[in-house]
Amino acid sequence: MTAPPADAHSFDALIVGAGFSGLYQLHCLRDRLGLRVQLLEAGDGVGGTWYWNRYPGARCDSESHSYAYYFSDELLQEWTWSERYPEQLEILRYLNHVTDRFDLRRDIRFGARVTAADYDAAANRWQVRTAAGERYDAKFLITAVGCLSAANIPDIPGLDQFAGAWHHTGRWPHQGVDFTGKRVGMIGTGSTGIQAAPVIAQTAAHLTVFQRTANYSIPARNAPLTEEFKRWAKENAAELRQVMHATPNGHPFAICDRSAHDVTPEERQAIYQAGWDKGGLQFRAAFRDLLIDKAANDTAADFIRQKIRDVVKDPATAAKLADIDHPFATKRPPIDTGYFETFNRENVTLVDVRAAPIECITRDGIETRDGIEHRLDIIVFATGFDAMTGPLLRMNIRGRDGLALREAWQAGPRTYLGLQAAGFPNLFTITGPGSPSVLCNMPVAIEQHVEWITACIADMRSHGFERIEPTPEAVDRWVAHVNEAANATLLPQAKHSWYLGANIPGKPRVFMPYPGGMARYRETCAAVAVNGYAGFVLSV
Ligand code: N01
Repeated sequence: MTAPPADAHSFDALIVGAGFSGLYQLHCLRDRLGLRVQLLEAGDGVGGTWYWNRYPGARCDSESHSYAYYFSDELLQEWTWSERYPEQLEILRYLNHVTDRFDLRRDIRFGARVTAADYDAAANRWQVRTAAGERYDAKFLITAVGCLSAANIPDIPGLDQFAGAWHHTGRWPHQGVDFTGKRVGMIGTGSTGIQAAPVIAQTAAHLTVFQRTANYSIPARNAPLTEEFKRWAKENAAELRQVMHATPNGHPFAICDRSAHDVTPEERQAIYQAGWDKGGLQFRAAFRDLLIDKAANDTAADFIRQKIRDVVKDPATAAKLADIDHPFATKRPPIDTGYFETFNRENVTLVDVRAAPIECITRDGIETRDGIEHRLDIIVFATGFDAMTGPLLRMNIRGRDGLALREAWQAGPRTYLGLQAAGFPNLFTITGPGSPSVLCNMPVAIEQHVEWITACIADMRSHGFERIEPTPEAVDRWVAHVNEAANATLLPQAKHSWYLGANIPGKPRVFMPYPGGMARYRETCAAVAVNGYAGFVLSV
């Protein structure tokens, strides 16, 4: 055995990240298995995504009664959400409540950004370093770093010359940003930009939205929850859990088992109208074939394009907003509160940067290729994330024989079940690439992963195993399966999607999340465990 460095803090398990995943993983390993665990968190508080994403309008688009832990009935009964979609601050309060309720804070090291993690094969331990120079080691290393936590700030020339202020939505100042009387430019029209624009426009003197890819959006129809609904959700928690575990996307509603071609155009219109009026992600559950049949998808896409033209009064602006080049829901479908209506405001302008790309940032604003300088006081980068692999790769993880994860994943992420990579023993990735993760209601995906990892470590301990890692063959088969599952859908047709890594220059184009459905994935993971962890090598 190699002794750990003298100044290292030694544990049974290290967890990186104090969001939904890391908090539950800490609870499971410490309180259920009795392990010595340290959670390392870069921020100064818990919350992960909800700690960093404090931009105006930040709100979850899973419904609140489903965007919660379901592992504890007591927790479910004692926490009451106030709105249909919880806003960022409310989720942050919830996660702080969970942290205190399960007494997790004492085992979290805040302000600890992991900058290196090396596997020491002789000792069978992970040696971890933080930006502050602290050293830790443990047998198990579990990354709970989220799929969307590495901010993507595009490399636009001239940003350093800009005289105004600029912020990325995923690194929003805790004290907030005052837009009053300011000329604001916002780059990006993904879920974030679509949430932020209506709120920014309320106080800014002027908001210029720089749109590269027009996007679909469904009204959220957010509202305070009625007392009756709050009671219903608590009384029916067990049934809701069952529904969420049975559906492909982990949401508390089933996908209708009918084709868009099974109904008349009039019936279809009425079905879409009902979905539009009800609001939310359930719109895409109207028909079972929206994500696999282009003609079926077109019916939904046309309905939404028409809605955009109905809502937006200026025909030229409406045309730009409705000029969507990918099938509906092949990029993550946003939901909104007054997004398209925002373009009817006098103080809001849409700039099409597909037609005239951003050339540079000047001292006074953003210059586009048509020679126009859009004069701005504040730039908001709603430009998304280096998704899924970004947060893992920036930790500089090295496995057996010094193999860098960055090298192992040079051509794209390669995992078995999104849980482990070959050559990286005892390293688990919660909602890693190759798992349903972002295609699922996240807490559902997270609970399944955390519980699987916990059961796996418990099994290893009871059978005297010290190491687990997947075989290269199991990884090959899983990667092929993820690709097949993606190719069976329309999802890869959105060529600029972050699901494919296409939003980051130079990133390999690989479909990263597993699109085979959460319910099927859950069964696969359970079967693997029951069959002696088939595809993994366990060693003493
Ligand atoms: O990021 P995005 P996001 N010049 O990558 C544009 C989750 N989320 O933060 O499409 C000009 O989707 C880019 O254009 P294009 C959710 O999973 C959840 O909005 O690449 N434009 C795009 O319009 C979501 O999917 C919630 O052509 C540039 C935008 O920036 C994920 O986070 C809320 C550009 C980025 O869109 C990411 O969403 C918010 C450039 N150089 C987010 N670079 C809730 O649950 C990028 N863009 C509530």
